[in-house]
Amino acid sequence: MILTFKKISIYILLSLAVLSCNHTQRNFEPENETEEIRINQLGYLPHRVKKFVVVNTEASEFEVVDRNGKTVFSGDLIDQGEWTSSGEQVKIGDFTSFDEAGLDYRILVEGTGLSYAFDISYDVFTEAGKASIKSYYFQRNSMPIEERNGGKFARPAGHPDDTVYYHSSSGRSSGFKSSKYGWYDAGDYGKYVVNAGVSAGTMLALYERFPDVFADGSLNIPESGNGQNDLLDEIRYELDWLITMQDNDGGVFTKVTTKNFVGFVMPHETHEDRYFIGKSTAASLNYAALLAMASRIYQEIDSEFAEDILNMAEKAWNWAVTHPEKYYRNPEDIFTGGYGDRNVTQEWFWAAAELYITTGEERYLEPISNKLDKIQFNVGGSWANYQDKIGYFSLLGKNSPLDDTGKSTIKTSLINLTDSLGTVLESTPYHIPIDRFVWGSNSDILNTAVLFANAFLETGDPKYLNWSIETTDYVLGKNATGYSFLTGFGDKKVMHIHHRPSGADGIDEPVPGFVAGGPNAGMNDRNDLGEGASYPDQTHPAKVYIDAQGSYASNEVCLNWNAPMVYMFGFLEGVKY
Ligand code: 9MR
Repeated sequence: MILTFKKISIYILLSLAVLSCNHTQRNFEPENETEEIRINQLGYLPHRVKKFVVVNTEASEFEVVDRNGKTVFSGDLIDQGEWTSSGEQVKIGDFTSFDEAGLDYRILVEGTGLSYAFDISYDVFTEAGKASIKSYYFQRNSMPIEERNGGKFARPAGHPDDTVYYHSSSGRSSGFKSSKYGWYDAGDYGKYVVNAGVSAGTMLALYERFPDVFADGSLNIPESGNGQNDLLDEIRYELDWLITMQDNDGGVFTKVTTKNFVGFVMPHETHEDRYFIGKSTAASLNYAALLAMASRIYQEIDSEFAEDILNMAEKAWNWAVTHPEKYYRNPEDIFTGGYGDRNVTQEWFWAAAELYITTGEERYLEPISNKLDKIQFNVGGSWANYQDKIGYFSLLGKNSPLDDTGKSTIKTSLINLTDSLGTVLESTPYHIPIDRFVWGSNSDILNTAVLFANAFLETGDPKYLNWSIETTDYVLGKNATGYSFLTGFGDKKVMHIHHRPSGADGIDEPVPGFVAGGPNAGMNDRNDLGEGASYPDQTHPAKVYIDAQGSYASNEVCLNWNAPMVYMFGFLEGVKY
């Protein structure tokens, strides 16, 4: 009896020794955690594609282990060869068929190490989705961010904007008026119509498809509890500013800014004069498009407002018709963002599409009818060339009066585009649909995810859903820098975004919910990074990124870079089950 007991004890001890020998890397010590495994650091959804990248490894297999170190899934690593854009040997692991919801799983690759811990759950994106919209709330000017809504990021009101002067480029030689409300554009405190248009438009497109996501009370903004969808409440704050941007003749001022960018101070600490600057065709068309779209969406909530903004949209359209080539350039005494755009084809399309849908008037169909088969995607065009995509999505939507032939023409065009982006994705080692990295590259990536999402909504074909998720994974950690680019979320977090309040508020962490611009091979800010700072990798485009406050060209945040992130979180919420 005693002997048998001894034997059993020895056997147990030996087995434990063998186990610990085989699985030294299961030991969840920080030294076994590796940055060479690139996962979506927010986690993965059950019943959805689940892939990751591992670089520079000899291994040909991987395991998914649970928090006790037990293997719950194993699979082969698929060799993708070298990615010249990152200079890495890339392998992909796929554990899509593992669907057990749970917390703190890790990927184990023998010889490489363990990934960060991740969850598989229906809620992995829920908080991040809310934060990605809440970031717009944090950008509000003309009102304080109260502690009950903003927590430790509460701050006094910045920029009342009740006295904004007419700059000579506005067409008036003197005077001022109010231009209250709205969101700061980015890391700077300007308010720019063209970028407001594409950002709010992208989010209204999400609402029109999925009116139940981000319901009242979900965001804890001041309007939460008023019985209206919180996303619509947040966008209304921007619309209330935008309506101040129209001149009496219908033309729309391009922006409200100071003459120069101010330093890294809190919004309430800057008191420089702000100006209405230059009317332009692009601003007027963006305004027309967004307000026409908003008019039908806000109709049920506030019909008077809806009617007013439709009139404003029509006036702006008419002004653009009579001023088709008023391209914006910064006047010589203005040094804030240019957002110059000499090709307004996309703006015409978007404005005509939204006016057609909201009014049903055939005269707006004419300028778009021969472009229904021409949906395109250009890298680097996230504010200048993305607006027409919103128009195409709206024309396919439930409120569109477009006939079936027109809708199927758009659908075919969308499928052709997304199939070609999908071909690039399948042949790019990191499984992303573009392989060029310019200013705001993360928004290029996210905007292609939005295209895939819409192809899925049109066809129900899961390959588009998978592509949209693999593309979104990139921004949340499955990328060559290893960062999760969404502030406040992930394991390797971006900490030093080029965002004045985040830099000046004395709080270590940045304001949460912002997407950093991402790798930018152009390094346009290489001389402004600050004392001793330089890009750690200047030769591999997918790695040309620095988490430094001075880096406005790779680490700024911007309304139009967050909008497709919001769209993807909302979409994934909407198709969750
Ligand atoms: O997003 C814009 C990018 O495409 C341009 O290359 C860059 C330089 O003109 O400007 C970016 O927009 C900035 C804007 O002009 C001012 N606010 C911050 C924006 C993000 O960097």
